[in-house]
Amino acid sequence: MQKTLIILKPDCVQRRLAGEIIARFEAKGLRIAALKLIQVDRALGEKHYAEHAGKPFFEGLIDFITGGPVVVGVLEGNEAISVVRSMLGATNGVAAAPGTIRGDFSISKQNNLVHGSDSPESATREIALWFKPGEVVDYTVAGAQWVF
Ligand code: RTP
Ligand code: MG
Repeated sequence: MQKTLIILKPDCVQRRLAGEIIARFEAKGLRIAALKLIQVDRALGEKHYAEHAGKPFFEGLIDFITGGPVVVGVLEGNEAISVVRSMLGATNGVAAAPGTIRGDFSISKQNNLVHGSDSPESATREIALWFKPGEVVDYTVAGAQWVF
């Protein structure tokens, strides 16, 4: 099973879409390994989005991600990283295909509701950045054989 980090961004929390979006991931067959609501400070936001430092949208992106609480979680499942990315859809909600999360709920390039790790290396780095080891829980789920 693979783990990936998701962030339900401030627009998602403000619009009361967190439950609906988590429900989509669960219905797909992903399970929650960690979940918490936090107010992100600039240092954490800058570390998370370090790959974008220096780009024209960087300061606005940090303003956005620190602009209200986020729900951050770890999802686990078969090919979880690519499954979450394909469920999110294209970065820009204007271009994201209907049926994807961004395609169904976002019409913005920045305010696109959810982050998902983009590679195994990113997932490892991001899970360690956002969670202490004891906060990510390994457990057995009854009925898992019907999912995978
Ligand atoms: P994310 O990292 O949040 O999962 O999104 P992504 O991989 O689809 O897109 P990425 O290129 O990593 O961009 C990170 C986030 O920055 C905001 N963004 N704004 N104004 C702009 O031109 C612009 N471009 C990107 C979005 O919130 C995007 O998700
Ligand atoms: Mg990204």
